[in-house]
Formats: sequence, structure tokens, C-alpha cells
Amino acid sequence: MKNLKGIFSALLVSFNEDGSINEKGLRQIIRHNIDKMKVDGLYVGGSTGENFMLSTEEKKQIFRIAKDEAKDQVALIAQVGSVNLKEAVELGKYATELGYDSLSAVTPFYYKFSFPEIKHYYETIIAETGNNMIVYSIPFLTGVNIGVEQFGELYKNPKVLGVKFTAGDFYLLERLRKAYPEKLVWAGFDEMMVPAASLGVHGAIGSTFNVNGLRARQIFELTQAGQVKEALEIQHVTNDLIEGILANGLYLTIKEILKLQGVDAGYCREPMTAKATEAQLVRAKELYEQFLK
Ligand code: HMN
Repeated sequence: MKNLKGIFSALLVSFNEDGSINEKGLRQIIRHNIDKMKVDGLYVGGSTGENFMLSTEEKKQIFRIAKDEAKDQVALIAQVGSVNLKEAVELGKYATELGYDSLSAVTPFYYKFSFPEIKHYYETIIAETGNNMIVYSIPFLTGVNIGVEQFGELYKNPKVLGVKFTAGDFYLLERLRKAYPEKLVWAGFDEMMVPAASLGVHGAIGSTFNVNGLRARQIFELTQAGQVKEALEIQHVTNDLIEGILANGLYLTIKEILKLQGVDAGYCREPMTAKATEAQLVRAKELYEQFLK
């Protein structure tokens, strides 16, 4: 298994205008992340990959293309979580056979699953695949909150490496670091990297790293080295960019910024708005020129 610490881009997927996967464009996004953004790894099949709007076959196709393009150049994590546990297991087996370094699975959402049900979900995916697991906790989208003791229950399984922590609850993050120092944490909010890194997270997984990966690494490494003031200065610039991206449409704007650099990042997948308006294109260009050129 590769080292799973460091900067991971949550991989964007390029779609054609009809919603089908643009393989050539996806390969270009992967190359851009590895060659230009110099990321340590890719988180494939996450929210940023518009994963929850895709069919099982499409998810497999993306895992296959990402592994084929990245080979062993960077670490690869496959997000296989689904409210359909059979699908999660099928995807987990598939990504494991492809050689992904770890699986990750979003907490099952929509229904109000009990904690024993959530635990059973993770235990099943691990038992069926034999691979490592990173819990993907993103309460603002799933409504699922896992407490310190419940993390301890999940962490009893040594295959559970840790959590991708997409939340602003730094008290919970501190409690987790104290209670389970041997378990890994990946920060999930790019705009909160300084506080997360100050609390000793081991890595970060983010959508904006697809275009702002170099600054992300600087923020992370400066904070780790105790140079928080310097890190914060770069975080301020980064957050001006992220604020602009969020206001203009998250994935769509990152894709347009990639296109300005010759990467065929394509369209988004409906029901998300697939195509940028003229005003969104203009704003994406402004953000690119102001922050990334
Ligand atoms: C993923 O699952 O694709 C990512 O890990 C998600 C990642 O945490 C991003 N969250 C979402 O897009 C919901 C962040 O990078 C986020 O986009 C960024 O911090 C801007 O808010």
C-alpha cells in the first residue's frame, strides 16, 4: 500500500454534453493533477466526481480509467459508498482488484440509519473486499453525525484507517485526534486547511486542489512546520479564490478554469446544471487570471 498521507485531489470527471463520460478529458484531468498539481494521490468517486448521479457501470469505468492513467504514480482511494450496500460491495471488490490502495465509503444517507446499521455497512464492505477503509463523514450533505465513541466502535476494526473529515467541527476533530492518535484524518474542507492541519490531520482531500493544488500543499506543509502566519497568508488568497468559485458554481467553475489551461474538463452531469452560462464563463476566466495564472 502506498503512503496515504498528503494532498489528494478529489477527482473531477469530464462529461460530454449528453452526460456520457469523456474518457479523453478525464485522462487529461488526471494528468493535470499528477504532473502540474503534483498531488500525492487521487480520491476517485467522491462528491466532486459527481458520483451519486452515476450508474454502477459508469462508476466502474471511472475507477478503471483513473487506475489505467495514474498507474502507480500516486496513491489511489476509491470512494465506493452507496445507500445500496450491494452496489458498495460490488464497487469495492472492483476497485480492490484494480489495485486501489484503500476504499472509502460515505456514511449511508437519506434514511435515518441507526449506528449499528452504519457499523454493519462498513463491516460488510471490509469483510467482502478485504481492503482498507476510510470513513467518509460529510454531515452537511448526509445529515449523519458520528460521535467520538461511535468512531471508536468503527475503529476497532484495524482495516479502518481513519476518516475523511468534511466538517467544521474542530472540537470533534481535536477529540478524535486525542482519543485515536493512531488513526488517520484527512481534512475535507479546503478553506479550513490551516485549522485542520494545526490539529494534526495527516492529509487533505479537496475539489479545489484540481486547480489550486500547489497552494494547498504550501498551506499544509507550512502549518505542519509551525509557520502558521505564513500558511494563513496563503489560506487568505486561497479562500478569496474558493469564495469566488463557490459563488459561481463549484464543479462547473473548476472545470472552466481547467479548460482555460487546455484540459478538456467537459460539462457537469444533470440534474446539476451541465453547461456554464456566459456570465459564469466570464467569472471563471477572471478567477483564473487573478489567482492561478
Ligand atoms: C469529494 O468527496 O469529492 C471530496 O472529498 C469533497 C471535498 O471535501 C469537497 N467537498 C465538497 O465538494 C462537498 C471540498 O473540497 C469542497 O468542495 C471545498 O472545500 C469547497 O467548499
